[in-house]
Amino acid sequence: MLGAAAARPGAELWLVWGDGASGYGLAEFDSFVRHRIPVIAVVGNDAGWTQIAREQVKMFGDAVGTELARTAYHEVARGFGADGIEIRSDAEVAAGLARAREIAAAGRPVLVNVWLEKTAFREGSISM
Ligand SMILES: Cc1ncc(C[n+]2csc(CCOP(=O)(O)OP(=O)(O)O)c2C)c(N)n1
Ligand SMILES: [Mg+2]
Repeated sequence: MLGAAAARPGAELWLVWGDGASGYGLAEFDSFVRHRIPVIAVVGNDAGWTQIAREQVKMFGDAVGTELARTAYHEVARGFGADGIEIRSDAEVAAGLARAREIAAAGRPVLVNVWLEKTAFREGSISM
């Protein structure tokens, strides 16, 4: 994201993460805040490493290590000094994303933590 921000000054910057993936890089919010990089980060929070679980459970019959909680990633972003928005239902999506765009337009990074149901989205895709 830091590279994208440097390459496209003034662009609206979107980062779309799974909840598991966000766990690897969420601390970048520290840099976004200190360097005033107004990223809109959307975390699709299905409380799991779902892509990994699909194959693992089929092969080994055990979901160990793939189950996460509905962690408050928006609160983590607030801890770094950014804004955080939580969306728990479809009805909140439009207003939540509109608010996120306003925050970013004002120059501040924001994390939108969106609760997802478990779905079969990308069932059969290759895990990497
Ligand atoms: C750096 C790195 N480590 C590990 C993996 C293996 N990996 C692929 S998908 C995945 C879990 C992703 O979970 P999440 O971001 O919540 O996405 P979901 O499958 O739940 O939509 C992992 C750990 C990877 N792709 N890259
Ligand atoms: Mg997930």
